[in-house]
Amino acid sequence: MSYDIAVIPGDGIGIEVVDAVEPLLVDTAAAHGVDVSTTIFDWGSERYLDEGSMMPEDGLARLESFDAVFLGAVGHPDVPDHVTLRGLRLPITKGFNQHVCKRPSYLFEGVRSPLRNYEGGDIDFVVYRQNTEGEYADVGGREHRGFENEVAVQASVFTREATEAVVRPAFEAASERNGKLTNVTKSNAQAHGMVFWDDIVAEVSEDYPGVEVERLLVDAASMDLVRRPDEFDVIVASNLFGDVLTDLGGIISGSLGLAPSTNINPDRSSPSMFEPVHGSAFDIMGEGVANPLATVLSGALMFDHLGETAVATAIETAVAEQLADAAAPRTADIGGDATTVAVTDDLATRLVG
Ligand code: GGG
Repeated sequence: MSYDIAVIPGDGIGIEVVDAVEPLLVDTAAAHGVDVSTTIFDWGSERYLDEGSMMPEDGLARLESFDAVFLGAVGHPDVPDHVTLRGLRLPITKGFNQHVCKRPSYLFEGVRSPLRNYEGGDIDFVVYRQNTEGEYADVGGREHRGFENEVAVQASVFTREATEAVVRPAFEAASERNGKLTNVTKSNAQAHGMVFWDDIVAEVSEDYPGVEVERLLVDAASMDLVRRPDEFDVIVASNLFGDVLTDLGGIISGSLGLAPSTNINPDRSSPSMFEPVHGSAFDIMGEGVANPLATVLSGALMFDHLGETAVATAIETAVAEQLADAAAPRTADIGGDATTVAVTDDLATRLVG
């Protein structure tokens, strides 16, 4: 099979990790008889600073024909975060109906969790984050700017279609994994959108009688992810809560530098997008020390989505073996002193020879 992948390195460490990881993914695919050709799009904050927009007006049309989009990171110290996010990632996730943001959290053997008493494999859950609406809806405004009576309104939007679009695959995943789904909301305070969300979870649960449903408010879920992370299997949550919980999931699994992410269009009518959970980390940009493994593992999720499971499994196995190998290079975030390129070179030896 052959695939055309649109690559958007983006900002900060996104550029250097994608630079190191993209040839590794292409070569690994080739070693399995899969032909991948990539097209780089230099969209992001530098473009915004030069030209006034993060991507061209016809950006989505340019991406539409690709089999997938591979994104590095978005964010720049000289550009407000609401400009960068709303100028690149959100137009793609919303425009391509990428309703499902699936984010696994896994504590690999050889990686230390900041939580005591957890060994490799003890933390193993996946968050299904609604990815196109909820608290990220662009609905609201500001009036009377600068006056005493200034007011800001930010509305959340929950639709049946987009809620079901993430709840159903979460149940599917739970039925294929350990049969447990945790529904995280704040329905006590958000009695419209989030009670509606709970109703949809209850409706969909009727199709999955084998899945045990636990309900947690987001505050309790945050506490329990620290107190008993080994008891979680599949978590389904709104856009904002899913984003917050997956930073927590990343760090209790050793590092955000190991946390991959997907933005999936469930009906495959448009390309899906794959990216690490982490952002552009300008504090270490240009030093060549960023952990590339979140991006590598996002590549594995991309191949899995494309149906190239042998490539995906090979990448995941090589990452697991590298992390379990005390002599292998590792970056500073997980206790080593290796460079980004040393880590991807070592993986290339394992994957391609
Ligand atoms: N690679 C992920 C990235 O750069 N994220 C930037 C960001 O601010 N994301 C916000 C969000 O996903 O809600």
